[in-house]
Amino acid sequence: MTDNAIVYVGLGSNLENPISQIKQAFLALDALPKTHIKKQSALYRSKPMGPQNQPDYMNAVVMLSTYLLPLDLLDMMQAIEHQQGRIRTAQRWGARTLDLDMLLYDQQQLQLPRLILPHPGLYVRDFVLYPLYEITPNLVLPNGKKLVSYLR
Ligand code: A4P
Ligand code: MG
Repeated sequence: MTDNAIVYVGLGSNLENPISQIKQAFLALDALPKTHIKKQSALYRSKPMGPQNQPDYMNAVVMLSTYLLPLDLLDMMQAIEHQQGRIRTAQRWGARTLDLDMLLYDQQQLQLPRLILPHPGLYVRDFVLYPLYEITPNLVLPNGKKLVSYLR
């Protein structure tokens, strides 16, 4: 059997009771095959990035241990978004019941049409950086830099 991977997933919600959406998504991620949550952050409230005519977000980050391959995990994350009523609209960065972003998959760097690793928003979004720092303060990113060097 191959080794497990350590994966960080960012969660965001700003529709239909965001707190319970995030908690439901924690359970759904932990219930995925060959996967469990090792650490989960607190829930952070944040102002919307992007269009401002939408509610505030709740954000969190989890650390998963998984034997799933990156694209299989992405498929299952998108199925969870769909189960929780996510409707994709043409508007970029619009309101949503649940958004799951794969932030890191071990130290992998990928540029596929469907999957970019690390997630390009990781370095610049406080609503990702702070919950990530909460659960893994000494994290080193695939570019060799310490996570803490990105905190403002
Ligand atoms: N994709 C590529 N790489 C990845 C990855 N590492 N993880 C592709 C997940 N998906 C990845 O995503 C679009 C496509 O990105 C997917 O089909 C997947 O194959 P999407 O979730 O369908 O669309 P989106 O989320 O609207 O677009 P995008 O650009 O991913 O938006 P973000 O970056 O997810 O931002 N404000 C606050 N305060 N908090 C938030 O959480 N979130 C967003 C959405 C906007 N504003 C926010 C927040
Ligand atoms: Mg997304």
